[in-house]
Amino acid sequence: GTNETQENCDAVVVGAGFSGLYMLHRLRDTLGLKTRVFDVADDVGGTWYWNRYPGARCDSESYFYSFSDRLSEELLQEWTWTERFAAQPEILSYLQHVAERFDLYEDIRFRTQVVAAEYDEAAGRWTVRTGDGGRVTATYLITAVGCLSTTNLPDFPGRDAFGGPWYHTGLWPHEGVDFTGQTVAVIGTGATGVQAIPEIAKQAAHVYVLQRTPNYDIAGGNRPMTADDGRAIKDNYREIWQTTRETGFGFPYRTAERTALSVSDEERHQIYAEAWQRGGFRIGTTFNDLLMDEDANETAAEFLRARIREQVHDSDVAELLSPRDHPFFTKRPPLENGYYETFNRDNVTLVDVRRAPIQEITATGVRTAEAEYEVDTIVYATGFDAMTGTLFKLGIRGRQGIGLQEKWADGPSSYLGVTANGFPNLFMITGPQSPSVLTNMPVAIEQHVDWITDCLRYLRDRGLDTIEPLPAAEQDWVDHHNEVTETTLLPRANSWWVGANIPGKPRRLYPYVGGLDIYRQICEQVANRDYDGFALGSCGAATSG
Ligand code: NA7
Repeated sequence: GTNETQENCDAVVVGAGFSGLYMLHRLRDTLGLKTRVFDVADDVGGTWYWNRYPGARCDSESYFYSFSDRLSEELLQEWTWTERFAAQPEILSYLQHVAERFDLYEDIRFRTQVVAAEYDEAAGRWTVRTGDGGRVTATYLITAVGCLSTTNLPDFPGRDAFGGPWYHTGLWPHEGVDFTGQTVAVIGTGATGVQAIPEIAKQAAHVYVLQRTPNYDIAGGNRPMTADDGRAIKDNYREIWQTTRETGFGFPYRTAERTALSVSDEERHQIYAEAWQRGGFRIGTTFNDLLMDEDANETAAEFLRARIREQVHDSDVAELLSPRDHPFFTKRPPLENGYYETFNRDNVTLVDVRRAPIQEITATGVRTAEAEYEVDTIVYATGFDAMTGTLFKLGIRGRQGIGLQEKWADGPSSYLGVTANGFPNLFMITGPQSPSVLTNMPVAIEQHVDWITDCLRYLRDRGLDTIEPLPAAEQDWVDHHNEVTETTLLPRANSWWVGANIPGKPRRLYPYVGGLDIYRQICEQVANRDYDGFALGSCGAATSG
């Protein structure tokens, strides 16, 4: 039987990670809206609920990968991060703490999948259906589904006939996996593989690392936080957050105002070496033309290749680990903590599946065009159908029953990456064509949530309850997005940023590369001009507020 529950709300939020939690807090506690949140998981956390593979940690420093002073200054002072880059369990317990502290659990329905969300034009309301037969109507529909929440499992022949256990990193078993004594194949060397491989290699008898494209892995420099670190951070939190809002990537450090070729070779090397020593993405902010100019970029690329040669003893392996096919930062550079050194171990073999692609998974292992690798376990670190994969699974249909997936068959078309024509009262937190994955995510999330909150308050204060972007405004945003994209080197690489990892996915830059600072100003301007580019109206559909 079905669970024909019916509920009428002001807002439905899909997802209970960073964005869903903060959105619920704003809608319910700031605006007083009756809000229902759904999540398929059985707890909060989103990305940090699912990604429990060994070595999983955030590549943004812990002290600014969190909610800012906009949520709570007290929480910032009370919460202490134990490592410079927080591991998954710590981020998950942080989000659980936030959910408890702000009484968010009571409005979240877990283990519940949204299977359809349809806009009823006459009523001016969304009807949301869940996998258990539930039905909820709401004035506003807000997706908070994350950008990397639908896993990509390559459809290798024989995949399901493999006789041993296999795992995707993004759907890792909660009880963990014991690799002791096992021979393991890890497919994929993106940010995830680079974190997992050193940990698996410490346990397993042997690891085959199946690499298709080497990346420019940046030294992570993770270490425990000291009491001094903690004090310096807590004393300066206001300024730290202020800076994250003024920078293009949402980090508390600014991109230097100089081009890479404007300084001598010696000085440039020193600048890179210093940034590399400090660890993390800082190296991407050393010069302001690394993403724009191929020659500038090559200086950073070659600096990083030299670090690989320094760390990896076997020069053939070092060369195989060195990217030559794409400029630095045109694919997301992983942070590494012991990844390159792992290739000096006797129990690790790097396999080039670019030269000899994977042809088949057999009952006992992986067969490439060159050889067969017998393994006990396969780990797929093969990434995600990013940014649109999960949105499409929600079955969103707007005016005239047109599906979001239909509308976006040739690639996303949005206004500000957060709304789309034909879909009134739909807001997509960190949607495609918004800065999202090219930034420190919580800062981008807060900007979206706060902007949506201000927008709904504006509507309510004027007795309005519908908002939809005009086609011309949407077209202008898409044109601007494409123009900015073309000024960068990003279209040159086969990255998940351009959808190249998913067969048949339209090749477009999915995140907006104009910078979170610029984007924030544009959004503020739109709001200050009475939601310029939007049609506002009233259906009398609001149930409260
Ligand atoms: P990524 O960055 O998409 O990496 C996936 C890896 O899997 C990458 O090395 C791929 O090689 C490889 N891959 C994917 N499909 C195949 C096939 N069919 N054969 C061989 N190798 C394959 O995902 P991650 O989970 O590491 O990281 C995602 C984001 O999470 C990361 O960027 C951060 O923002 C956090 P390719 O490079 O496509 O040649």
